[in-house]
Amino acid sequence: MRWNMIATWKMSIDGVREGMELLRKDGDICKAVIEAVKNVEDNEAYSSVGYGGLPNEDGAVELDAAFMDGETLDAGGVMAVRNIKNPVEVAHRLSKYRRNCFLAGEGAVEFARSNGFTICEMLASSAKIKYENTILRGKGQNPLEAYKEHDTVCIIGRDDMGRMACGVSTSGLFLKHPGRVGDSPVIGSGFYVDSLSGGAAATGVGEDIMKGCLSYEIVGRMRRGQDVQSACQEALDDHIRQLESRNHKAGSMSVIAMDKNGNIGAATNLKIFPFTAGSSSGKCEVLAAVNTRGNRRIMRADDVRWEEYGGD
Ligand code: SD4
Repeated sequence: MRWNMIATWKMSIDGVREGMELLRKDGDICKAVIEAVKNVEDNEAYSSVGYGGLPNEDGAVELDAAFMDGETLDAGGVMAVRNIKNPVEVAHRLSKYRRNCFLAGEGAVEFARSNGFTICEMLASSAKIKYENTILRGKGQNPLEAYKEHDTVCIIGRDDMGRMACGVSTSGLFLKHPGRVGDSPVIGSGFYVDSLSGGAAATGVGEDIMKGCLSYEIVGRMRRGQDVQSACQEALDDHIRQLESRNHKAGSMSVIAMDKNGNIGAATNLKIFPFTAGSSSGKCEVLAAVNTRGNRRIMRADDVRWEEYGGD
């Protein structure tokens, strides 16, 4: 099956549907990927991306996002930005420049403001309540517990002519240190796409993912002729082995990828890692990479035992 979009977590399904609809009407894969990511950024129900994202230890929502065009290799990103409604749009704009493509903090916000992007409060009441309750219950005193709450929407798209693009967006770790940046907006680590080979993106504990250029490694394997699924699995396994050989206990890590022909792959060190896929023919579905006692499979949503899963 040839797919036109693959995206991390179940939360991406409405975005993928919207992206596919747009691709059918408009044909522009960059636009389709951006609108799909924005759909997740705008949904308050998702506590790890855009509006509704959980705040840092100061109670402020700080967001990371990036965009890459697989045809031109243009890439841009914003890091640790506050009050930007759709950081992926700013990342896309930055990808058009030859210099200053990755901006952090105030400089990025100033760029967004002066270029007419929407600036607004990003702390939703649901996230504020969660923050206050966590601090009150003293749970924030064990940040390693709170840090477990995180996800990233990563979306890789391909049009029927083979042009590829990738967008990512996240609020990072709940109660992170102000200014903390994860792997998501770091090119090669959290995302990479090249229409001549394929694209890959990662989600999980950024500090661990960044110890290797996981997304670039997967694309490099596809470039050297490896199939997309084994590129995902072997790159992730190798990376975890590298960490463990240095006595690092690897945090959660999951990857998605699409090759230049629209075949998809995914791998994880979680028990269940849901992801979504869409095609311009109208098919959109939730799939999952599942690890049960060493048995690793990609399954359709209907065949997964979701009781064992509690995420978005
Ligand atoms: C980060 N990689 O900021 C992101 C968070 C994430 O699943 O994707 N969690 O480290």
